[in-house]
Amino acid sequence: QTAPKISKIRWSPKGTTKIITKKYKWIAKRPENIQVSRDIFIAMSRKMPIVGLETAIYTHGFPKPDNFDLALEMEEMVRANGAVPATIGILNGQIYVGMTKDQLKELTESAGSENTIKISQRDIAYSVGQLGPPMNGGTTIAATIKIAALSGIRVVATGGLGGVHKGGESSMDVSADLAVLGREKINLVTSGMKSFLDTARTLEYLETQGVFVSTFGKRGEKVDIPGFYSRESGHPSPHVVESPEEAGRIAFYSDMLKLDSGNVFFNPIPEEFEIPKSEMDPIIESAVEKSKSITGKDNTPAVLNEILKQTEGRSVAANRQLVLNNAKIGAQLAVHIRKYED
Ligand code: PSU
Ligand code: MN
Repeated sequence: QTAPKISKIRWSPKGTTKIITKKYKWIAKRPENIQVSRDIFIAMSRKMPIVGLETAIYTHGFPKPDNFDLALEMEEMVRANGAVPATIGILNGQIYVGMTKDQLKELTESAGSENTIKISQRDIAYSVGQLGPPMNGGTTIAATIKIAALSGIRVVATGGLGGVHKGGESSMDVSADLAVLGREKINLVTSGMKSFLDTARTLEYLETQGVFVSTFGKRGEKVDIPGFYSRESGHPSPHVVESPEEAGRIAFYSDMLKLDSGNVFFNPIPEEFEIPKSEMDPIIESAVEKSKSITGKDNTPAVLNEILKQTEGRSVAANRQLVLNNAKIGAQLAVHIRKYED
């Protein structure tokens, strides 16, 4: 006999989960393999706005020990803007939603070690189920939004989105971020994809997946898909959204209409921190060239590291600012979504 199709999973504060199918309703224990922190569980049961945060940027994007400080600042920024931060990551073979300070310290300190891997959607079950030494993992956008969606979290704030790599039409190097965005109900705040990715093809892919793509800006002005370190990319944004409140409306309707796919709200790096495109382009080009021999999931970290060297750390400073700003806007978005739900 096959199990009935689950149509809804409802959390209750008692450590139990209501699993709802077409025919039955029953109470189950909370899934052992997703540890939702007490704070997040309470926030969920009180319907407080929650912002999910990824950890691959800490394990595979930012150097130590700044990665730990940034993890705490990100959470602080979410709180300061009225929402509850839920940092998502894997520690010793356990998936956490809402990592504690100690857990974040352990994960960020373990960056660079052999047992700390970059976790995409395909690696989630392996990191929990494998029988080798216990594994730590920084979750990419793909894995973070999957775990967030499983836990009922609707907003995720992050730095840069993965995409179609240059030459992706033959290498087929296309980040799982895009496919998972296509099938999860998630609202993602990000500052764009780096120019080492193929922006035009990434946009095409997202369109095919049915993902809503927009950029914060003013209607009637020229609004580009942001280029991560720069506000411009040369590619106009398909849609413009003027405020987190408007984004909240869109997210709400996407939910009401049961579209069941992701919404991307690109949030350009604040002007005062941007590195002009003309300055970044040659650096990125050379970083990509130098990292050419590194393929698969190690490519993105290798390119980032090369960019860091060539900008003498300025790329990391810019990255820090934009990711913090995304935490802020993500929190405001989560607050507005909650308002529309009432
Ligand atoms: N872009 C960045 N910094 C990052 C990443 C992307 O500027 O840290 C990380 C994110 O976690 C993103 C992932 O989800 O890389 C994409 O990796 P890949 O291309 O291997 O799917
Ligand atoms: Mn890839």
